Amino acid sequence: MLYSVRMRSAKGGAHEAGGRHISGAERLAEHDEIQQIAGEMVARALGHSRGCADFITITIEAVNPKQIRHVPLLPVTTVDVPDAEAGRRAAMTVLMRRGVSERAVCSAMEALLSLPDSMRGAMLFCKDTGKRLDEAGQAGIRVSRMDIADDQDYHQRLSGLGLTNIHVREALVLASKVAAAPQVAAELCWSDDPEYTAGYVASPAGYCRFTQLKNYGSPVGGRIFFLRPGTDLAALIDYLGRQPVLVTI
Ligand code: WAQ
Ligand code: MG
Repeated sequence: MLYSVRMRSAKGGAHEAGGRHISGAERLAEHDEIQQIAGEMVARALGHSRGCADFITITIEAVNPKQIRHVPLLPVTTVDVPDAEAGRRAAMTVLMRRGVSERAVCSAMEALLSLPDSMRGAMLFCKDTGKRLDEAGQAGIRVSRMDIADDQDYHQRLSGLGLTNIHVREALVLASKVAAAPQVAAELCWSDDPEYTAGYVASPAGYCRFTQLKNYGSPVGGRIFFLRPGTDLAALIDYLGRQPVLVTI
């Protein structure tokens, strides 16, 4: 039996009471891993570079094994860029190659760059018009209930690429779940951790990392999913948040 273990933390009160988002985490754990994983999540929320959380919620919930879906891990490439501006230009090119219109790419970049602070979830944009489609406001749409199927294999795979940090570990799992949704053409992301400048463009074609998509020290990051026109939003949001997914190598 697997359990969804998820955490969200904020400072200045709960998210819904206006607190500032500090961090979140999503795992699927075996019964005997739950305590350790939950403990690690609490430790991260209390020692985060965005600030020390004063509101932390952990949810632990059994997952029906019959409902679990398996999706493939995306292949990873890394593009070294001299600065964030060059990184964003390169990311824009890759997004357009994935079928996102220039208009939508520009509107997404503008949306991320003009955020007053980070959201807890992602924004959903039409890949053609560049309009925001979800109505989740500053909360955004959360991707939840996913993990890697085999932790050891995953660690080995990432180590072989010289990637051992927790950001990649988590982001590549999330991106693999998102890219497996047929309604999503591509994703753009960079971290909201001030010291972590890397980000990526993901699509079924792969997870393309850029060493810098934002300036060092910025506490604002975010995610945008570019949707195909005609997407059933409710069905997609349900898949992103509720469908348990194991990513297999
Ligand atoms: N569902 C939806 N959106 C999320 C989720 C989630 N589970 N987790 C985070 N976000 C959104 C939210 O707006 C955050 O502010 C933003 O993404 C950034 O989250 O290859 O660390 O957890 O080197 O800070 C990417 C590069 C790192 C990794 C991403 O994101 C690499 C990262 P963070
Ligand atoms: Mg973060």
